[in-house]
Amino acid sequence: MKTNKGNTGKMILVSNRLPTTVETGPDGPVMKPSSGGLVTALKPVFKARKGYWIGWPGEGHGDEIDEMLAGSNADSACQLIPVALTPGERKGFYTGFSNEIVWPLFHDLQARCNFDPSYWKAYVSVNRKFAEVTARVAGNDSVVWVHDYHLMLVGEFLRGDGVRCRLGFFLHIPFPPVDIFEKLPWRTQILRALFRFDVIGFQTPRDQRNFLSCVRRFLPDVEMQRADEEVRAHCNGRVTLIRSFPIGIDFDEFNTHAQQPEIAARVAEIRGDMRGRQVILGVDRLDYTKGLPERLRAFQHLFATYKNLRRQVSLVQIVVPSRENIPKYRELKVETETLISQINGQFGDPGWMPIHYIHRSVDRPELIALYSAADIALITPIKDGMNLVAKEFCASQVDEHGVLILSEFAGSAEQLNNGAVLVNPYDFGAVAEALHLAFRMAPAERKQRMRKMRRRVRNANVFRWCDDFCSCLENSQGKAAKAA
Ligand code: ADQ
Repeated sequence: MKTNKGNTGKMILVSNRLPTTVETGPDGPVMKPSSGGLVTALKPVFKARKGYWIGWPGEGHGDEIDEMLAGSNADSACQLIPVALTPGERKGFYTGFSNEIVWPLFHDLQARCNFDPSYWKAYVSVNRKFAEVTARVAGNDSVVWVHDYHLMLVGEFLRGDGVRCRLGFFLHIPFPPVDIFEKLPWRTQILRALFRFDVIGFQTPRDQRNFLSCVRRFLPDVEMQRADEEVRAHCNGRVTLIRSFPIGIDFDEFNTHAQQPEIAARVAEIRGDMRGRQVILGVDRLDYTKGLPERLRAFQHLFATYKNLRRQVSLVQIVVPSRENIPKYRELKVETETLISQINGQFGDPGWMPIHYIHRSVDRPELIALYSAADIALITPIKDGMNLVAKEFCASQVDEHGVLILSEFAGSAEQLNNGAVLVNPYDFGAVAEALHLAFRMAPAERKQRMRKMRRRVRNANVFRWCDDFCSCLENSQGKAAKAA
């Protein structure tokens, strides 16, 4: 593999998906924005910097994709570079290893894992493919930033092929405790491969701690030194910096949009449609880690316990379809929709629907209007790396009237504990209590809590996250040299 000496100093982002995905529609292939938190987070960062974004472009054939991407590359300082994958590779690498093994295991749900050895083979070969495409554009002064659990081996392949530039890795999902990580048959290979990066970033100090415990247990030869919040690890003659970098959002984008007259008009319309009832809002990808059935059971418990709240509140639950080719996700859709119809059937009447269910991606203006109109956001993942929805809600709450009920198992709880009502999502009774408390919360207290959270979301925004990670990566070789 040869590196490209001409592309010096450029930022190269590498992620499973590109920010736009090619899908086959009735009239042929079309380009659609990709969904999910990683793309939401990286898009504003990428716009602000020159460079390359390497990832899977979606369905379609080579020439078609190149042509479509050439169109979007023409009017941008940043270039999208596709890694084409066959359906078989996609199945073993993405559906299989990434989403039937790593995703459930890293969210502490080991019983949902399918440790099929053929998935590992596909994971290794697709990680190699990503590394090959990356090596073609990486120069000695490039900064390569690899994202997330799909690509944990890319650093190893890049180094193996002589790539010397700075390499960083950021994990968007949680890192599990040692008793759970040890179930992974390929645990040692993955940990060793991660040590080929110069910087490994996690969402929270808890994830960093879990990772360090796993290294102590499975790679006893790695020496570690703590310097404040950062740990320097010596492995095979290299130094890797390990730190937490809680990801943020583009606060100004949500805050500014929320003040525009069109959004204000839409907020008034939504409130009118809800006829003065308090609006409880849920926004999630349809994923079993987001705690949807648990949330719905808590909601059911609320109306059974507090009869006076019937007709006083409605839940607007927006769900974006996700990973629909995985059986567990299809089962979740059925379970969610069955529960919703049970609750609406049990408590609803002609003038009141307890739950309004929207199963599609909604556009940014509509999402911001919903965040602004909501009186309560109910965000109760059973485990989440960060959860950007909680932060987007705060950024859109320009009149500061909304209450955030947040799972204590979301990474964002570490930052938003200054204003959110924290709950254990498994405790239906406690979630129902929190809803009751939020419903009755006085405007002054709502304002005070929301103001504190907005300040934190504004300060720890996505640009700061990117600057923190990149300056750590850019300085990593100097620090490594000093430590050696
Ligand atoms: P996700 O698991 O995708 O991200 P999250 O952080 O909540 O979770 O981001 C979801 C994104 O999708 C948000 O930006 C939200 O606005 C958007 N979204 C959700 N439902 C939508 C809908 N119906 N219509 C339109 N948009 C919708 C992963 C990790 C998280 C981590 C992020 C970023 O699992 O823990 O916070 O990466 O690091």
